[in-house]
Amino acid sequence: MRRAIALAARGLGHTRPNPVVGCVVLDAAGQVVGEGWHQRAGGPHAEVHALRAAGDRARGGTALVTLEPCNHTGRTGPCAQALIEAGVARVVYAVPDPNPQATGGAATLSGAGVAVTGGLLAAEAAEVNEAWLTSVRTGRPFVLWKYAATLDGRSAAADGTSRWITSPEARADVHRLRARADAVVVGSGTARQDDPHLAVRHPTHEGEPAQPLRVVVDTHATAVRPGARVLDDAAPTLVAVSHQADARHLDGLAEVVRLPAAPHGPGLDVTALLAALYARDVRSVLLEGGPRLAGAFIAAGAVDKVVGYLAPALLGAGPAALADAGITTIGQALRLGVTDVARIGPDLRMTALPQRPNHPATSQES
Ligand code: AOF
Ligand code: ZN
Repeated sequence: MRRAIALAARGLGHTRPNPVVGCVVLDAAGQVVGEGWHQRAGGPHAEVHALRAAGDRARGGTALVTLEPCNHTGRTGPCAQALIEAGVARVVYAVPDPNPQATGGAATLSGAGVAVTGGLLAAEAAEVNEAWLTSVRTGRPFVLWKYAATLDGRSAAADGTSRWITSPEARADVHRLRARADAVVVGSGTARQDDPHLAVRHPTHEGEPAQPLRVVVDTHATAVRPGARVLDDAAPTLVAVSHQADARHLDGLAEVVRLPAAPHGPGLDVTALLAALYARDVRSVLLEGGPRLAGAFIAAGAVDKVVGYLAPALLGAGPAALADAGITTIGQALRLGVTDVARIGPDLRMTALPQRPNHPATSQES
């Protein structure tokens, strides 16, 4: 199963709007005879790849799958049926399929006399699929907020300079996050100051990098100008603007989406932005900055995971990594649980999960 989880990870960033899934098939003697992973939506499921590789040797054998085999005919046929037809004697899966259209594979398999066990390495398999599983539960894309700051929590110096707070190693690590995301989102301040490219540069050990959709929240359509690096053809680009903004200068250069204003505070409605991305099949978002946009996402209860790169440097003045998030008193602080701490070159990377996900700061007051 651990091997199947590693195979599933190869699909990260490539499968939207589908999950990442890995499968290993053993023959009756317990030898590995087939491996597969889901490579892209519309393509064969992991089980089908692995069964094809195994051929006749699957008969009487075992299939280990990271997600309960599907039971439906969607873009492809039902995997439960494919496993039965291949003569597999036993199916072990990690995580039950929460998709109402696809669920029921375990019951179909047992009904056909196949021995079925669920839950093996479920936590690890759920982690590799956390974006998709979260999006099934919440009905919006999973949001990972990434920031880089000094030890005193600043993302730029007092004069606005911010290159480079963290090391090349930390920046390479961010490219790995980008390659796994369906969309990368920044605000107008970041677009104006950094002119970011937002595409994936470094090839990853997970194979050819997928390019995420590049998204700029540019409420007044003033930050992204023709010639901006984000408008090149390295990856598709979406610019979110208000209903009133004049965005004619973006004609033919980017997709423009018009969104309502935020219910409280400046900028656009984060919930509407996430709905627009969901409608474009985005299931995982890497939120890269800056502090005001991150504050709006947190205020909207729309941050599912935080990755902070902390550079061992001090500034003492300059903007904080996070601006107003609708939190005014200590009891409202968004408490996080740390799941990982790693050294990345000279920097620290901290990964943490909000303890109360999906509760907007405003609703905590009531
Ligand atoms: C995958 N890959 O390896 C498995 C999936 O759009 P379809 O027809 O390909 O069906 C997608 C659903 O199938 C998906 O939401 C999940 O519930 C189930 N299993 N999907 O894309 C796979 N095993
Ligand atoms: Zn399937």
